[in-house]
Amino acid sequence: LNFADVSLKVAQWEHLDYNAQQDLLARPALAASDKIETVVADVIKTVRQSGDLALKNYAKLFDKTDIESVLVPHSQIEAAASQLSSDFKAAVATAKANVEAFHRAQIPQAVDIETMPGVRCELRHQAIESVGLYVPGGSAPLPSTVLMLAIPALIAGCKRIVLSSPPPIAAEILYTANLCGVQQVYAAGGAQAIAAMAFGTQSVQKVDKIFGPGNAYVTEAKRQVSNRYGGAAIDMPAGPSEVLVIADHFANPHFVAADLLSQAEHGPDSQVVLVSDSDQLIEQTRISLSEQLQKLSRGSIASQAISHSMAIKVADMQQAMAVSNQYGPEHLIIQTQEPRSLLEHVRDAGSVFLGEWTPESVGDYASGTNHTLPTYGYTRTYSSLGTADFMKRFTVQELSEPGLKSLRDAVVHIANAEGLDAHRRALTIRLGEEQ
Ligand code: HSO
Ligand code: ZN
Repeated sequence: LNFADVSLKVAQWEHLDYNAQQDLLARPALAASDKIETVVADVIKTVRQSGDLALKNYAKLFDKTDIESVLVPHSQIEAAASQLSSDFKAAVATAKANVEAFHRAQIPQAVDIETMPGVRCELRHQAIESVGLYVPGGSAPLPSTVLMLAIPALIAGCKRIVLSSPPPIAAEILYTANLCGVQQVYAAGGAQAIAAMAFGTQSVQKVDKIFGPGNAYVTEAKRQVSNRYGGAAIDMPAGPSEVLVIADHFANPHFVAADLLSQAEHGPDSQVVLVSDSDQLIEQTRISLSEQLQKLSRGSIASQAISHSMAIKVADMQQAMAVSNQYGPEHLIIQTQEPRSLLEHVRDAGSVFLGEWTPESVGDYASGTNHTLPTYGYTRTYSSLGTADFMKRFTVQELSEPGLKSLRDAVVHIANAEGLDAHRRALTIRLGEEQ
């Protein structure tokens, strides 16, 4: 492999008009979705009709694996531990403790107030009863994703936590699932796994909500099952993974390049963006990218991602923040002299990494934050995954007689305005005004 010449597109923000700026930051269109939509609809239909048999056939067809049963036997899950190093297990233990601490601290607060004397209003939370976690297989099986999905589910108090992953399932995934309280593991991947968890099969009991990342087929399947009555809710829409790094001339270009590459190695469609007010930092980062690419086992994947990525030269840090907010990155890394001073200007980002000692990898694995984040500009309205996503909230009210009297006028006049007599009468009959 020779990546000697990394061509990093450099754009001068101020030389572009508004439309050109928008074009520059636009995500590439997601792959041919009409075909994917039809294929996925067909897979969902087949799984609903044929259940386990369909899952077994798809495992053979797509995963080139013969599975005896969809449900992974407990003996196989238990056996995973003996195949793994003590270094790996210790690493998972550290990550688990931190993810637990951060997600336990997020358990939502109940609200219990009197809006008026005698009018008590409450907000309470309950766990979603049954959740399905999807963990992709493919070129890099990600046990960290098991941590990020299972731990908040456990902390939220979900009664049933199941996981599906394409066979053969890596020992790392089985081990981590077992450690994090996952009760059943299914050997199913792709759209068929999503269909099975949304609607159930002989071996798979239907879940209420499906979480986790996946390829275009998985994403489309989640969209389709969430739109169907009797299907399942989903965590968030998803697109390819992305990072935006804001760096000034104080930043270390080798660190900046390493961070860009850590996202680029996820896949050829990963998006990486560098925003800087320093021509020198941009050029040094480009050189470092070429050097470091040579050292990566997934260098060819990373270089494909880098080839359609870019650097944007801005006038100052204020403009850098404006660019970042317009893009709305999944991950935002700020390597500047005073990174925390920019934090209050962050509007749209999934997870923020402050300062030179905070690579994205720490959030991907072990600092405690969740690595399940909105991508593709969904940061404008969606949040990073947290404990509350495994719960729902409901409200309670309880009034005393004086409380009801003090609301009498408000309810009666609005009910009259709406022409809803029975609404009014539910009060007046209690207060002895009407029979
Ligand atoms: N950066 C990925 C998460 C991940 N990285 C898992 C390594 N393993 C998407 O946020
Ligand atoms: Zn990552």
